[in-house]
Amino acid sequence: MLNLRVTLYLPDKYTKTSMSKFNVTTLGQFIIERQNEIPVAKGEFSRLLRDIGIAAKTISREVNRAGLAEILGDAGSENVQGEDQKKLDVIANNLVIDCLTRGGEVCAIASEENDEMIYIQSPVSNNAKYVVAMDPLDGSSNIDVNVSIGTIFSIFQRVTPVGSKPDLSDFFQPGNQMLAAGYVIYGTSTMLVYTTGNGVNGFTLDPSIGEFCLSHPDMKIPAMGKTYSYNEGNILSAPNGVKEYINWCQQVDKPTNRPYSARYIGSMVADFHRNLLKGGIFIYPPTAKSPNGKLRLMYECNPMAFIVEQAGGVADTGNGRVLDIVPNDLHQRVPIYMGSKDMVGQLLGLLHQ
Ligand code: P6P
Repeated sequence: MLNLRVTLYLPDKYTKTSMSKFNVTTLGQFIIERQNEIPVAKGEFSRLLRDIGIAAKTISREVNRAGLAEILGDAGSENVQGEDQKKLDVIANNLVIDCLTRGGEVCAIASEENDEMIYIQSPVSNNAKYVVAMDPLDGSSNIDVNVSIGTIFSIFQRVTPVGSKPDLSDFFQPGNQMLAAGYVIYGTSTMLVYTTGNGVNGFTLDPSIGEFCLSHPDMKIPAMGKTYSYNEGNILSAPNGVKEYINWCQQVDKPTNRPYSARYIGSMVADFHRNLLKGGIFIYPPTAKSPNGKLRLMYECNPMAFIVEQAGGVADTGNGRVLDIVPNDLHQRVPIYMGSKDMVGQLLGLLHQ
């Protein structure tokens, strides 16, 4: 019998195309590839990042079906900030707590939605090494009007002895001690962006395979941008340096021969993400209503400051680097000026003159 062997040589463009279709790096693969970046980490840290990814996918599902599942609207309760909790705030908070509890790598959580620190007591978390500070769903006022919202998290190694009961000292570490920080943006697509101190990488959720896939490797924020994110309704009570900077942004005598554009969504994760990709500055200074600024240090400013610095940007309170502040309250607020380094530098110059 004739034994015929046919070898088909396809031009690269076909094989690469066919290969690239499946040649994605998932978040799980990426975490494993990079796990030696965290000196203290063995597999626990990788598993903790995996657990956060699972929570993010679950929240994304809830956010995307909110209008249909009658989970929009107010939960009828207030959080520690005195803000009305949305049903999705509570759902997202519970989802993250459940995922991290079952994952067993976290001994305590600080959440925007909880007055006190949450002590994770379970047989699998007795030897947990990490604590997590989080805003489970930032930008809640935008939920019911279908505008992008986000989840923000930061991870510290506990300072109390492993096996003992964690306490607030595990959280009152300066942001420069953070092991990792990240956010999830629930927008036109769901993206998870995080850093472990070795650059910033972005992953887009592919719902067809239920995986976050590396889509934005080694993210860097441009040194300059053409947009500023600031709630100009607060301009009358703004520091003079902010007033001068906003006024400068609105002048046309720039290389672009046009004023900068104001881009303010009211969802810090969405404003931050756009500025990270395109360049820009996010400004939340002291206001008459919030004399220390509105954004919370532990689970909004610190994580974003870590990310923006790792991407080549700057995050400052006007009195120094955000990441150098030693917290003294889980929910303390700080002013924040963060984004493209040349834009923040110019604003800080005006604040300090
Ligand atoms: P304002 C959302 O409530 C949030 O914490 C951030 O996501 C957002 O940037 C800011 O508050 C908006 O605050 O006072 O401008 O509505």
